[in-house]
Amino acid sequence: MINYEEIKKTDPEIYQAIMGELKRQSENLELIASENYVDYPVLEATGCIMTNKYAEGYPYRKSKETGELTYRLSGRYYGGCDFVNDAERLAIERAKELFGAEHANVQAHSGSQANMAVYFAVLEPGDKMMGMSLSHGGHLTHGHTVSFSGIFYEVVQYGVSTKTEQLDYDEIMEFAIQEKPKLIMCGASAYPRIIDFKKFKEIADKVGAYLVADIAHIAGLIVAGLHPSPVPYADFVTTTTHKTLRGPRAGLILCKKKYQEILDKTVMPGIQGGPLMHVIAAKAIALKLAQTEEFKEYQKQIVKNASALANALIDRGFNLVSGGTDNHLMLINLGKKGEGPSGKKMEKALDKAGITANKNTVPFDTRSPFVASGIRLGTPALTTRGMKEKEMEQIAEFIKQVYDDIENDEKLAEIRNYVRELCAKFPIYEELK
Ligand code: DSN
Repeated sequence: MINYEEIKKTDPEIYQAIMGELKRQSENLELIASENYVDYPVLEATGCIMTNKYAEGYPYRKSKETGELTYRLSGRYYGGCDFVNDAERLAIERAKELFGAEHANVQAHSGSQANMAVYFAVLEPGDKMMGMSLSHGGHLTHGHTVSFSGIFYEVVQYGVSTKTEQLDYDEIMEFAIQEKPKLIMCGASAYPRIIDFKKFKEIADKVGAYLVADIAHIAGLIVAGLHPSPVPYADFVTTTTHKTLRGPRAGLILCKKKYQEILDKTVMPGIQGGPLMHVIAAKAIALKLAQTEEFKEYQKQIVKNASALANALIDRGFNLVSGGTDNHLMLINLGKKGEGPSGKKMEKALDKAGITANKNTVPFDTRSPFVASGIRLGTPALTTRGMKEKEMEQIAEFIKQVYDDIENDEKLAEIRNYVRELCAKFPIYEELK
């Protein structure tokens, strides 16, 4: 079991920071849709001795006889890789099995690097790509001007419909026909509805574009069959492993077999050097845990909790983007035309009440992303603590009280005490304290 005794002796300042963060994670309601609490085996692996090993290359190589990749031949540039090869092989094979994918690259350090690897694999600088705009729920790496994706490529962006605040596939089809991008990225960071990957495939096929799906947020839901999978349709699927998937902080790429060589080459040596073998071991563990019935039940409860929280917020008069949620997250629109408090202000007030969430732009927002008019809420972390629909009702009430008394620090401190009481009933990481 992990303890932090050696850190305490060696570096009391870092020890204090870790203990402070442990207390925050235990005593606050964690509603950031992309965060979670990993299981102990994942935590142990990320602190394990595989951190010491360099292993540029892959645990397999192409057989001269068959032309197929084989684990019998090591494709590493360093000696001593037998055991890290085992870890990476397990991670790859588990990822393929879990998602039904033809090839998996488990070396991407993050979701952004996973997306970068895919773009670099099939696009030339200046090529045209299409992605969902950040302010409508997309991600920075889907073509925002401040990200490499917007810097290296000519980007056109789609958003949600003004009427439904949901994706309108006919509009996207028309836009794609007009723009003829070489690559279409689908997937989102702040979209509360089901994404129709089959429709995206039709759009991509119509214009001869590569289709890439970023499932970072919904990977766990896909594993549990609660969201359609893009794997049969997309050329590449990218994800992080730490959101609903509840693994270590990292990335993962799935693709069709025909892209495996170009993808692997682009990840290493293209954009990365040594893979983080301790993190890859942790990914393998998380992917094993994700194969269990328990994990599927967990995912079902995430969705039930999100639906309960959304309904309880609507009952209290909140306006949710698109009117609700089908997945693990929702966006409260606090008043995009400036008539309500900003997301920034609400985030701060929630924080004072022990509720952690993030400000987020809402579709057609008139405020900047740093101020924003929305708050994004997600249920993966609370569900890991064992909270259910009843607690979601109570949390919606806390959020309403914060909104009503946004300027009243005394009231926010009072809510914080109730939040602590609730959190104490659903302990987390007790063994680390
Ligand atoms: N930062 C992640 C999120 O919060 O959704 C996306 O990269």
